[in-house]
Amino acid sequence: MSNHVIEIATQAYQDQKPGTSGLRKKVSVFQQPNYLENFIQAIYEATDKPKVLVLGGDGRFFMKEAIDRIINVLAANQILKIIIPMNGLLSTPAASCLIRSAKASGGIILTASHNPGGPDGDFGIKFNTSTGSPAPEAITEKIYERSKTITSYKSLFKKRTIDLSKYSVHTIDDTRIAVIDPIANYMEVIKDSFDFGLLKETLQQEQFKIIVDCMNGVTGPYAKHIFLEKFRCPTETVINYDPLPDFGGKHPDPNLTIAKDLVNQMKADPTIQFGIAFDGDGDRNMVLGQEGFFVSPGDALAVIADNADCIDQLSKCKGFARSFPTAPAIDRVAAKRGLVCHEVPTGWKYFGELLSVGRIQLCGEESFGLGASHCNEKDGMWACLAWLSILSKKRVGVKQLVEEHWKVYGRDYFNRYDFEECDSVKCQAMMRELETLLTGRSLVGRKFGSKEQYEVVETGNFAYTSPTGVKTPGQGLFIKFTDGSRIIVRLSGTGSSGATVRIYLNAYDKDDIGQDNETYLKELLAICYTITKLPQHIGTDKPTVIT
Ligand code: G16
Repeated sequence: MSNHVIEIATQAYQDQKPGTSGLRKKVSVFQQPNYLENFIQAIYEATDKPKVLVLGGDGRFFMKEAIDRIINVLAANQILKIIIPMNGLLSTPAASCLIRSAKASGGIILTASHNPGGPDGDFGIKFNTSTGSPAPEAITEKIYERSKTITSYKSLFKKRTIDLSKYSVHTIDDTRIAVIDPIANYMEVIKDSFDFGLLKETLQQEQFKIIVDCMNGVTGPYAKHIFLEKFRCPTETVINYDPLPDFGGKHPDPNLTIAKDLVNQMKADPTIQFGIAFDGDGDRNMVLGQEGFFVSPGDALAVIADNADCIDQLSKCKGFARSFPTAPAIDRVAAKRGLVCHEVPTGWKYFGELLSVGRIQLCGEESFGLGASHCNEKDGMWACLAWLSILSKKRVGVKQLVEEHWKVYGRDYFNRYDFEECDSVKCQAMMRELETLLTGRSLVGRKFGSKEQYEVVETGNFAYTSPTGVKTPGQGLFIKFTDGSRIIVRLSGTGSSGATVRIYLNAYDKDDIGQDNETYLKELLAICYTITKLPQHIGTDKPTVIT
């Protein structure tokens, strides 16, 4: 063993189980002695001692300190190379691109996504494999198992701090550390995805005004490069572009509740044609049209699929996918084109597998994530450029495009109701009771609603089999009705305290496409409460967030 390396004795933690996407906890949990180092050592050992790793994050509180400490552990383990973006800032999709371009063994992404930041907020670690995709459950389970029994980790005797403020190469014994430009790499990857000449031409037209809200997350530098430097848009095009450790005190979560400033700005200025907001690590996006017209994520996916011909990268599309709770609008587009649309559990890792083997080229989910085959992550900036490509080529507005889509395919009314920070024990009890009810067949054939219009056709718990035959049961309790409406209930796997219940409702209407979403779904919500007894279990029928 090198003179510089020491073995530090440590106590294993029993709570390092990754959730839907990585390990997410309060910052104070990560600040416990050796908590971070234990998990990194567990990743290193459980993933067969990777040789080259990408390391970066969304700029949230604790990231810089974490990068220094992770470098010490990885260098002490004599990893060959660590690739770090300048200032450590790396969006999750750019990380996926970088892992693939650098042929790295994987990547450690320091983010808790859309969760709040700052000293009282959340921190997180995502691990992506050499395909650029979030690690599948088989790997995260191995990491978790290792973390529970770890007794020591390796560290440098003399801790090193690397200057991340400029492009440079450093060495610590046998480890090379390259500080690189992540934006250049990302741009290289997407350079053929879109007609950038046409985009520039459109965006330079005075009447084509757009707003890009980075919510003080990691997308700011990418957005400034693309919209201000490359397309020469006016400076006010990109807002909240400085990545801040506490995201300016807000949740970096692009939805109608939290990104309401953007909605209000668009309502106040009807000359703005298109608005988009990204989350902390740049993988999620919310799209708005003139006067704040909201595009539901299921519709966004279906509209892009239907207009795939306007996007160079999608010219040879073989298949699509959506997560189980996502409204099935894209299924109808797939059917029309004679393509398959896969239905996968919540968690980008399931899309990652399908993208890796080339079965799909476009996919997305209700939680404002949309991605394509250029990388193995959802990508907010890609979605933004995809929308702008369609608007440029078709010369229509967002609202018109979506409404035309509904006229052809009908409309999926969709809402997700979140009940955050609930009592975990009560939620588990509710889920157990509901599972017993729904995996039995007692509800099938029963009619609900004022006119008994909702007849139950199927109930159960969604199970998935991956292309490699791996079975994943228990991915969402569901009630399906004869008219295509659905109620889905699951517990979130990304919260950092208590439990979050998610209820997903969707109803399909071929002709009546102009209703208010919430009004249309009101009766289905009441039926959901009757069947799940959620208000009795958790003590409220008022969701904390509706998206
Ligand atoms: C992650 C996953 C997504 C999932 C989301 C919410 O995204 O990659 O697939 O939809 O969490 O998961 P849950 O409903 O379990 O909270 P992100 O952007 O948070 O990394």
